[in-house]
Amino acid sequence: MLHDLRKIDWIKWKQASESERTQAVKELQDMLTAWEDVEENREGSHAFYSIMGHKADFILMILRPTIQEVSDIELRFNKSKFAEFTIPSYSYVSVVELSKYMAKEGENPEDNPGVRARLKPRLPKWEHICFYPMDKRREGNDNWYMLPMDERRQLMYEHSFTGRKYAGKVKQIITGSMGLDDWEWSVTLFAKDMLQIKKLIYEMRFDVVSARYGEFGSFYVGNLLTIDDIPDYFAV
Ligand code: 76R
Repeated sequence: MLHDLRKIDWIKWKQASESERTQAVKELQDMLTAWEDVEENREGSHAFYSIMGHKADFILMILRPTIQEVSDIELRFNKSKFAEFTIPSYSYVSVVELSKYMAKEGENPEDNPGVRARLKPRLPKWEHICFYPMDKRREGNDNWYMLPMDERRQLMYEHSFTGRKYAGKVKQIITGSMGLDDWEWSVTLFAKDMLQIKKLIYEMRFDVVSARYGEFGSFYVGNLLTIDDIPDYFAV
């Protein structure tokens, strides 16, 4: 998975000719349409959201079965007319993975349809997104990686219990990035009501696994941008 966050160079955008802007918008819409086909065929997924605040203007998330396919998309995106008006602000590389805390003994996880669906998630097209990277703390007595498996499993169970209260309200995609990027996991949450994201994260802060062992990077939040919204969003 690639999280690609960029700013828009609005000055350059406004200075461009009408036909250049039309071409850029059309290319962006064509890329999104092509990715929708990929998603229909269950060969990947994506998300495109505007971001609030100064950290970025939009986020593009791309999921594909191989890192090569993700790289190809990034390269094609970079060569598009639309990308000429963007400035990179943050990116994150990670992989969808199975939790070691959920594995059942003696079962090949890949034989389980629920697990297979988890390995090939389809990102919801809900109104809001929240993305942040995180670590588990390794500091003095608070070292997640020194805890025995049973204790970690118990803490993760408590965590998943809090999470499940938000079923249907918040969808989460947790991807692993040890050895791939600067933090250990990416957390991406989707909701129809942004306040449900805030409530969930607040509630989780009291779970020991977050209170004692969670460390967080910057938070990026924003709103869904559909193919049909794009012309209005970019209208000058
Ligand atoms: O995938 C599952 O539903 C199984 C249970 C589960 C695991 C294994 C689960 C459930 N999570 C798991 C693993 Mn989670 N999660 C976070 C954050 O802000 C914070 O305090 C932490 C950021 C949120 C908001 C969140 C939400 N989770 C993990 C891991 C990997 C740990 C490891 O392997 O050591 C991290 C870093 C992490 C962090 N989690 C859920 C949620 C929600 C909403 C659920 C319930 C999902 C559901 O069952 O519908």
